Amino acid sequence: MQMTFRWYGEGNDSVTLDQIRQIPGVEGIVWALHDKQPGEVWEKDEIARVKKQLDQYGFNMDVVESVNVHDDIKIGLPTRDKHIENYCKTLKNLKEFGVKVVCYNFMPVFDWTRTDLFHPVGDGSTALFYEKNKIIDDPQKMAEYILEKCGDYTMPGWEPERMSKLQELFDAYKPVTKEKLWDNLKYFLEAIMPTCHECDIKMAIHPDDPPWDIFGLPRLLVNEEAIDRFVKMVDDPYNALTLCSGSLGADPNNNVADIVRKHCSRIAFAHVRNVKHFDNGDFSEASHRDCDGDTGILDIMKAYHDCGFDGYMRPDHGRHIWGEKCRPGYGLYDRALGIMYLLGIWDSLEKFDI
Ligand SMILES: [Mn+2]
Repeated sequence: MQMTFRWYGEGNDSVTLDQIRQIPGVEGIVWALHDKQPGEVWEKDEIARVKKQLDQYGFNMDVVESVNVHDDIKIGLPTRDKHIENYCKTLKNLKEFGVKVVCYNFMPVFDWTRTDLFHPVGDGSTALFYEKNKIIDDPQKMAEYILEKCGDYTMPGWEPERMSKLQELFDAYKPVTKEKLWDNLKYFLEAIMPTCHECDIKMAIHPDDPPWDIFGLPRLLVNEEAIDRFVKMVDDPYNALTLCSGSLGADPNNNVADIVRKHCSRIAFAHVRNVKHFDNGDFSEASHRDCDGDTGILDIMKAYHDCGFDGYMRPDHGRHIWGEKCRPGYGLYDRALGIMYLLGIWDSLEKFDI
């Protein structure tokens, strides 16, 4: 297992590489060119600039999160082939810099969704929160709220350019049923697999967050059954998973440790975080410590260890603690605590026969 840390880039993140270097155990930076629109080719000189920054601190750039998939591919429009061609060009350029894993998602319109980005946890810290009753039928209001709360930061999946065309996007997705979306995902993956083999880059899909349909939009990667279908649909080691314990764990019926054991060989990238459920279906993100949430962090880490997991891992969202001003979920302090907790478990599993 190799520990990594997500970083949004110079001038685009409150956290610096120098700070990340001081967290024990971090070997790689999970990065992206965040100013790129879906469908645009990532050019070599742009990638080289990031490499130079990471090299100064001795970090690798093996994992990209994310190269976003253009809506035309998800919708299945005739223009998708052009966008797939561009996606392959980006993969070929990333290969030149040793990238091994590309995380992406196949969620229509919205990426992750929360109703409160700074919800008081009760100890003076805040965390991302999802209140089921607030997701009714006004996506426009939701988009405005998220954009307002994010201040100067552009949140992946919530780019103001896309959100300003929300109605258009919803109209375009109207004919896309769940089955059609599965077909479009299969088409995309089959089209890019030869390039992935050639470049030795694993495509690692991130599950849908939260793992259920929202605003009438279909969501695919929501539970064990869906993940079974996904890995069989394109049965290729380069068709891999970013297994996000927090996304799947938002549904109390999902047992993430079981999914890890079942599909370990197809997991290229592990997101580990904890979620606390409430009886009415709401959930709050929690510290990484097992007993602070319901996701089963200890079981998950043991499952990865038992399977001999040799992929990449990162702590996922953290709480906002000690008054830190940062991107929602992506501060330094709580994620650093998360890493120490996860490595503490891992080191114990390595040393003792448990
Ligand atoms: Mn995640």
